[in-house]
Amino acid sequence: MAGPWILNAVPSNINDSDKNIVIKLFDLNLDAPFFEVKHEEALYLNFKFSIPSGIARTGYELLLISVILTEEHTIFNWRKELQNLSEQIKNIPHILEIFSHKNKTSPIIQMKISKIDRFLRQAINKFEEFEGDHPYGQLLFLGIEAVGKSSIIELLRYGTFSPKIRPTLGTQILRAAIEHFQFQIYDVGGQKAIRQTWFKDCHKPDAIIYVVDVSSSETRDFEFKEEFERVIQQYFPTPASFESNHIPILILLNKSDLVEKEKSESLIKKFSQLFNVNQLPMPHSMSLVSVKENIGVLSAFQWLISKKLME
Ligand SMILES: Nc1nc2c(ncn2[C@@H]2O[C@H](COP(=O)(O)OP(=O)(O)OP(=O)(O)O)[C@@H](O)[C@H]2O)c(=O)[nH]1
Ligand SMILES: [Mg+2]
Repeated sequence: MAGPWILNAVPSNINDSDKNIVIKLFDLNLDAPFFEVKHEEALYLNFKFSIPSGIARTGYELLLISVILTEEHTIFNWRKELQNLSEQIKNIPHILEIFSHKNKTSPIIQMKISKIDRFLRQAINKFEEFEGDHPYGQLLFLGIEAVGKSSIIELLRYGTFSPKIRPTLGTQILRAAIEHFQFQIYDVGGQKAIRQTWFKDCHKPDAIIYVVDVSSSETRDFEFKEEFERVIQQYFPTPASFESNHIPILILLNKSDLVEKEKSESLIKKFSQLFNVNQLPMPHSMSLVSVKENIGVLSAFQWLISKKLME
């Protein structure tokens, strides 16, 4: 582990082409302030934020915090951590001074620099503690093909919607961090021919996420219902199976971006009736979400975590 380093200008000892790359990073016009760049073996997690500035024409200066990871460490929720860091840094009075002041040896500047250094080290320590942890629980994602299961998992893992995801052929076991809790994730393939494998790998899930696509034609409703009932029979076989009745089930009605907003309520009503949710014995929740527009997904999982924490 190297660093942290605080740089207040492009370092003079790097060559011109690297210098241009660094400068361009600040010019990237990304909607999300958080962006990842993969370069050779390393993954660069970047978070861009602004601080007020009396000397800049725009009235603000941009700061970039980057974490460079050399292995697959993205299960830690860096997104949240970097956001916290930016808040801590912004709260230091006259923070711009440390980057613009000519006299870097002044005690006040030194004090501010060491404060930022401490915040950065605290974040790294959290990450190292987290790495030693065991997975918090197993999440099983189910649902027929192309409803968006893998896309949801991608959003949880990397914070982005990736339109290029391929159909899942078999069960993928992955890890993801949600709100600083680690989960082992079972992503099954939903195509008809492989649905019989759904329950083979994860015998005791800690939570089930059942996904449907609200934009699909009504002719699929029966299939959504039939497969949902098969899941319930598998994990909650008889009313007496109270032992398993604490496993929460989260029903995600995905692709809400493809339906009119006015239909939201009627869709929730329709699927509540279709799945008979009022009769479900376990903790359950139904949310209308869009992975593409990142709407509702994180709050739905916050509900799930709150259920697990209450056990
Ligand atoms: N418009 C829109 N498209 C989405 C959304 N979520 C997923 N998709 C698209 O739906 C398609 C299927 O997504 P996947 O995540 O592969 O679906 P899956 O449920 O994992 O499918 P299988 O692996 O075959 O079971 C992809 O083209 C996604 O880009 C969403 O919220 N809105
Ligand atoms: Mg998939």
